[in-house]
Amino acid sequence: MDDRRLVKVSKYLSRHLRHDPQRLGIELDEHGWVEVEALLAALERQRFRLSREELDEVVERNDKRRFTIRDGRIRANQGHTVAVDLALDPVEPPAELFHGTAEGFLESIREEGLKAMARHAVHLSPDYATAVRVGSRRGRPVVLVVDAARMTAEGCVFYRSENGVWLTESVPPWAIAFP
Ligand code: HQG
Repeated sequence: MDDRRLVKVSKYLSRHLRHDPQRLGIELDEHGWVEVEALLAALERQRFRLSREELDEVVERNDKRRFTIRDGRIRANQGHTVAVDLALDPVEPPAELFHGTAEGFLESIREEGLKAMARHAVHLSPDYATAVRVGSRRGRPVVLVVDAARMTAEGCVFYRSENGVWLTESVPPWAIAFP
């Protein structure tokens, strides 16, 4: 499969497995899973042609490992706006995590900290370079350094998605170092 198709299929799957399963006529279970067969049948109904082999290739080659297939079912690893409980176990984070954002959000972030916005959790990156990439989606990136050690000491809980994105409910202003 060429890279353009890979990205196209990945976006299409993200849209439906994270945000709008109804549009495809599929139902996610409480943890975000749907049977692979049901997904393929739904895609076929939409005339979105995708074989099982191609689906496996997208899951495998996706640049951010956005999806997991297990026991005949598939789900998005993170980034949902629909109500699903990923049932991740809390994990102690590294002392520092990173958040890539855009200049225009800084004033508000200084006041209220990082919020989940439309998603279920604030997404944090394990390293600076990844945060730069995340922030670049919105123009010139700004990277905030998050004091995860202090947050943990204060009782905040962190989770790590299957593809290595760190998740937490919110990040208070005192835990953020601004550039
Ligand atoms: C900002 C992509 C104002 C926040 C990426 C971000 C990531 C605030 C935006 C994943 C704020 C939300 C998630 C506040 C947060 N005031 N702005 N108090 N608190 N924000 O897309 O982290 O390709 O929901 O800084 O790579 O940008 O989809 O979150 O800019 O891993 O797999 O509000 O999505 O992955 O935007 O990105 P998003 P995000 P995928």
